[in-house]
Amino acid sequence: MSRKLRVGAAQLGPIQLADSKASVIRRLLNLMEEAHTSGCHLIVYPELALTTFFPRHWRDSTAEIDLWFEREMPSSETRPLFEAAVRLQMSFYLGYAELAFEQEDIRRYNTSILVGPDGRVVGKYRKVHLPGHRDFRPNYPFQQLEKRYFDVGNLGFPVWWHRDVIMGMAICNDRRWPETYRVMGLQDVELIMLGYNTHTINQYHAESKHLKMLHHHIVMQAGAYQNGTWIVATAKTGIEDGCELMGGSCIVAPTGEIVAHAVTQEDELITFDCDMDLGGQIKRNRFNLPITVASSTTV
Ligand code: ING
Repeated sequence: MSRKLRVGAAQLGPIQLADSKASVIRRLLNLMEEAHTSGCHLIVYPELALTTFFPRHWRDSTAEIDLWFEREMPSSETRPLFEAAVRLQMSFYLGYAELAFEQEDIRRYNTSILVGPDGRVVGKYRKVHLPGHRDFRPNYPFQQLEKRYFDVGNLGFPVWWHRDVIMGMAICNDRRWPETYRVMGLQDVELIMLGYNTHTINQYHAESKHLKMLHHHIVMQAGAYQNGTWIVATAKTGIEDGCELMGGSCIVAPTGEIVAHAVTQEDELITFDCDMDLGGQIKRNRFNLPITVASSTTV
């Protein structure tokens, strides 16, 4: 009898600069309730799921920038998410901006956490591949300031045993780089959770919209197949303060097939019953990957 895990990609529509965090938390809770009703055990929220995609906005003052960051997780504002996870026995991946005090200094990360049905943080990941630029680009229609606002992630690509599955995390641009999948693949990862915010236009060169979706799909289909892992990819999508973010939330099987795909650019839940033994056959028979023992990193 193979291991089954019902997963959900809990896609968010736009979050405007003026939207309150409380209104966003309500939307996240609604998606968790919907996921519970549909029998999900785990849901994946987007990257930076508590705020608008603020790296598109230039701010001079650190005080203003830090308003977008979380100093503790859970905080009083986000605690209802953790309480709902216990009530609904739901695990969830949440992307957010993390402000941490490390090596005697303040560090800022584009972070994701995996939270279990007991409301405790199982694991933390900090985005390694930071796209964009540090300086203000006056000729750009909007900025992409992740290199200015975030430090490079310093936790590597760990994996965790959770719900009898080896799980890993990545964030947005990470999905474009083969090492993201292979580092976790060599740790026998069976499910990678990934939130993203991807604008439909590039500031620096013209690129047709259909290529955005093509590249979004092929990098994950290849990564899933070449490492024998499931991937749940969840968008923040829609038009945020005039800037469009692509949709395309999807669930990819270890065969490389896309088995579920969002159809809107709004809050939308897509689900699938994943056979968690499917990837092992690919990893061991097709590629015979030199698997190390899965780390059980805890935070
Ligand atoms: N966004 C984009 C992403 O990787 C990007 C940045 C878009 C890079 C298109 C290259 C091409 O989806 C984030 N937040 O990483």
